[in-house]
Amino acid sequence: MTSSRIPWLLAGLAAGLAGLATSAATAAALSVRESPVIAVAELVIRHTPGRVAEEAIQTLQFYDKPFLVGSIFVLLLGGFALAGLLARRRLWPATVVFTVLAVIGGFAVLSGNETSPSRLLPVLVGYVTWQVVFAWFAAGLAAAASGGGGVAEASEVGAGGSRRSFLLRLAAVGGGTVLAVALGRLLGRDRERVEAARDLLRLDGVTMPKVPRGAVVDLKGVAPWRTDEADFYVVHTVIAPPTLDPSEWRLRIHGLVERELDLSYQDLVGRQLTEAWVTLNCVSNPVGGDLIGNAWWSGVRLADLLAEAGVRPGADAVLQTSHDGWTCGTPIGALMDGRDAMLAVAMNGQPLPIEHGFPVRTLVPGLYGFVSACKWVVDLEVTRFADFTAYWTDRGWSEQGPVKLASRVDLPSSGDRVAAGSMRVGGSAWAQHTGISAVEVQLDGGAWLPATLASVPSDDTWVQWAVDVDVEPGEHELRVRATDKRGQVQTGVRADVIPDGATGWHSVDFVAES
Ligand SMILES: Nc1nc2c(c(=O)[nH]1)N[C@H]1C(S)=C(S)[C@@H](COP(=O)(O)O)O[C@H]1N2
Ligand SMILES: [Mo]
Repeated sequence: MTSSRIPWLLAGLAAGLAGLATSAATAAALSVRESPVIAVAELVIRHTPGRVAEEAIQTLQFYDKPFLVGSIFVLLLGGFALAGLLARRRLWPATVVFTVLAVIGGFAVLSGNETSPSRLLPVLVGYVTWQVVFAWFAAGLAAAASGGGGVAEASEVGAGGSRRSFLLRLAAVGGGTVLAVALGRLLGRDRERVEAARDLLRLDGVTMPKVPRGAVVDLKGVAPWRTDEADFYVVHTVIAPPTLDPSEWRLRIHGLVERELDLSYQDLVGRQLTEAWVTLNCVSNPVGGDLIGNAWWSGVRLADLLAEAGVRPGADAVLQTSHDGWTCGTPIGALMDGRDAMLAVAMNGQPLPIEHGFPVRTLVPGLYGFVSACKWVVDLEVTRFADFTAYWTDRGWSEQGPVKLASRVDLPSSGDRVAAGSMRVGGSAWAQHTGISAVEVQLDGGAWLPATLASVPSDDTWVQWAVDVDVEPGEHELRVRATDKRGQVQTGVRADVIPDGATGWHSVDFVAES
């Protein structure tokens, strides 16, 4: 039987499926939204030209995504079978097949918008499962082959024995796979339950306006002014985001207040909602980086809640605590000076995605996320900066985190080859809650040229800019700097992200060809 292809093919399939199951179970345990297979599907969707995608959607109606995932699954089965068949003579081609598949999965996972290394864990677990399980099958099949070939007389018995041993292994791996699938289901239940609760939510007063006219420079390659939830950067310290049902969420506001408040989700969303376009960015964003996003947020103004609680004299901070234990300290001034500091319940017209803090997170225009934007927030203690430290201040980051004036070139990107002559360049600039008054670019160290700014609805968002420059054939460097509405010109002095945000001009190198 060992000369037969069937057991090798089955071994490849069984090992492959076992790896898919353990990888999906790991993803579920970590509450990762996408298992590697889904990540690959999303990667394909992202890179499908719009026209092809539209045709696919038209032909397949609502079945386009199941069809895509199904196709990937079929391709995977083909790969597993191939790995098994190839291993009949030598083992390494199977290793190559499994490695290539794992690398594709890993690439897809990393190219998503959530780039924490823990996202690679499901792929890794699946990969190890493939190698170990397949090696186990292969060892059995190889032993049977040498046994059967060596002693011709014993081959009947040997074949019978090895068939039995192969079937036992197959049964063991099959059973293990079923268990892993079941475990994944169990672990994913919490997340599914909360996703279902989220899908059912209808929030009165949450709207989704169009992107304001004039806010976009019409230039392909500049980051969209409104960031899709799916593309919005994600930063948090937990591996598995908390899964909180709105019905179990409560917020306590206490400390240096006249009256403690204890709010349920219904209490919160029953209040007057405020809505605004606000750009959020991370203090860890390097010069030119993309840990920044702009969305339409809906929530309850923190100033109103704090006024209702009655802040006692002497308080200068609110210590925010997340359900996962993460903390940050926010200056009371920024929460009560009239800006749209809010307990946000919706992002881009939909209940917050779990990754972004469902059911409730805070958001304070003008401050970096690490001192203000507590996701899954459950506790607000009115206090004094002198009386506490928070998660990031304990790790060497600053107590205060006002956003620094910054700008970025989106087009061209470094390494681009463009046609010499007149070209339009563009990007984004931000100084939330202060506003941008000017952006200038400098080509090859020449004079600073003023760019045209798009018009934004408030000072709390980033601003797109564009300008035409003339480029001769050859290598070029383009820099950008912004000026805020207080007249401060962005400094070219480079500072690291730690302790309170990077500074320096972003520049790109590109080549113009005649
Ligand atoms: N619970 C919790 N909230 C958190 C964090 C965190 O690690 N845990 N990170 C903060 C940081 S550093 C940033 S930049 C923002 C990111 O918000 P986002 O993931 O919605 O983009 O969330 C903030 N809120
Ligand atoms: Mo951050």
